[in-house]
Amino acid sequence: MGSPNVGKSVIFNYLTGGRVQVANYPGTTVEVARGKMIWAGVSLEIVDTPGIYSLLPITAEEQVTRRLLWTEKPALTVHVVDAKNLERMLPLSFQILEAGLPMLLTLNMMDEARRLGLSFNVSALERALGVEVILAASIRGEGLPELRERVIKYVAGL
Ligand SMILES: Nc1nc2c(ncn2[C@@H]2O[C@H](COP(=O)(O)OP(=O)(O)O)[C@@H](O)[C@H]2O)c(=O)[nH]1
Ligand SMILES: [Mg+2]
Repeated sequence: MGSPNVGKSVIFNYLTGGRVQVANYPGTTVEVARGKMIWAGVSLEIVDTPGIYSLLPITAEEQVTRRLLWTEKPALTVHVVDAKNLERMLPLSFQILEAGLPMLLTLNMMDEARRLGLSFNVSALERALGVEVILAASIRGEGLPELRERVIKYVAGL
């Protein structure tokens, strides 16, 4: 989950290998893509949620994502953010944590962030937030094998 245009679908496609089904969320025109990730003998359903700015539902996308989270109770939410705009994106991280959802934070677009001279102290962020943090440049595949491992480890305890 995360804001629009942060790379959620690129990551979703990597995890699912493109074995996906796209359907309107019941009663809405908002599309939700679902796929299966099969790795290390574990099979997980992955959901590419509509882009949202807040868990307080204003847009149809926010209403759908909120309903999805509440009804399907994910084993783990992967909050994908644009590393270039971490400050603007952290409030949604806090909302996810306050909602009691298990979360893994992925700072994506690290290729662009590095070009801007940005760097991140991952362990300080992990300590401050109390969640695991991954750096990724998903368009180049960077960080995605690690993300997959962490997801499996978290969900299946492997
Ligand atoms: N430079 C760069 N572009 C990315 C990265 N990840 C995604 N993109 C691009 O960002 C745009 C939005 O990606 P998408 O996965 O559709 O975002 P979504 O709206 O969150 O699902 C696309 O043009 C992607 O190719 C990344 O790590 N680096
Ligand atoms: Mg998308």
